[in-house]
Amino acid sequence: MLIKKEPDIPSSQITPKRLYLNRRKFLAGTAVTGLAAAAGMRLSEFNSPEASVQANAKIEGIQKSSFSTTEKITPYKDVTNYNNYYEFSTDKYGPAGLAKDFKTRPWTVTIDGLVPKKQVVDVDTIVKWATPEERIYRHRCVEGWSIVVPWVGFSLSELVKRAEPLGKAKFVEFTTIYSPNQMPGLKVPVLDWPYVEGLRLDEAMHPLATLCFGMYGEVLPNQDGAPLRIVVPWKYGFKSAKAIVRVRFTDRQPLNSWNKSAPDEYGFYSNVNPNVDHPRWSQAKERRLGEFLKRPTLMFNGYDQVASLYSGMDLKKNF
Ligand SMILES: Nc1nc2c(c(=O)[nH]1)N[C@H]1C(S)=C(S)[C@@H](COP(=O)(O)O)O[C@H]1N2
Ligand SMILES: [Mo]
Repeated sequence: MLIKKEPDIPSSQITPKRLYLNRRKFLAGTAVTGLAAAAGMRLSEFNSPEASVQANAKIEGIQKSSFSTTEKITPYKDVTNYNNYYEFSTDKYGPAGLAKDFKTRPWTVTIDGLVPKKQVVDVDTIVKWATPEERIYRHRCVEGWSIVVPWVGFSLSELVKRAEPLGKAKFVEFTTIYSPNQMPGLKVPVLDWPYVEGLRLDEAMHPLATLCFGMYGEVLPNQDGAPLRIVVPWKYGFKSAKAIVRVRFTDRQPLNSWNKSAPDEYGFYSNVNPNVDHPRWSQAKERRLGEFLKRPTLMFNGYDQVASLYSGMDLKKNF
């Protein structure tokens, strides 16, 4: 978000999906013994079900969602090669390679704060809490680009319900893993790590807010937030925290990382709003990755169904 220039992707930097698939097949197949040895791993470790979860695995039993947009889906290669994931790199072409060996299993999520009982839940339990749905959402980055992604997940409310937050809980905070051995970007003090985001509880309960573990019918690629992220389609992309390890319920508005680093640029709400400019650029238009002409940005990113969450609020003040 420190980048001021609007991006355009040189096609030379984009690896076709075919090459990924080949690399994955290579990893999964013949060369396993040598690779496992080279990585200092025991073969049993390499072949464990934990490792196989990541290999472009198809997600079974996905249902269609009525929330999906019918707009053209952004190519997989763009969505998986042009990423904001500052724990790995501030270079958008960095995370795809740097997150390749990121360990997403075993993985637990701690659910705590204002709940009757703290829970530490395995991610493979969480993903079975509801039927996976394909939700094709627009995603608008605060920097002025947008994508259309077929996410796979289900409503975040499914998690909130199981946490049974106490009556005084008014907000929910999400924390990304802090793993300096695996995430080279953590050495760079762009943000006060770990990455923290938050929602008001009623926002988190809105059916559009999504707990996401896949995209394009497959397990979420590491660079897009595996094994578990949130997707909040009516807010700027940075609200959608990746690689979540903690969900905490609280009575106070969480101090989200971007708000902490630049409070006059990134508010807590961060609803997509073409009428509120970023102090350093206009938010009136956006460029869909792969397109040339800019298109107008829509209020709430076009998700008008959330408007009632903010009735009576001054959205210029609460930006
Ligand atoms: N942990 C973490 N989550 C993050 C970010 C990040 O740097 N770290 N970047 C955010 C921003 S600015 C955007 S636009 C989206 C990008 O998601 P994508 O790479 O899957 O498109 O992730 C969001 N979630
Ligand atoms: Mo973003």
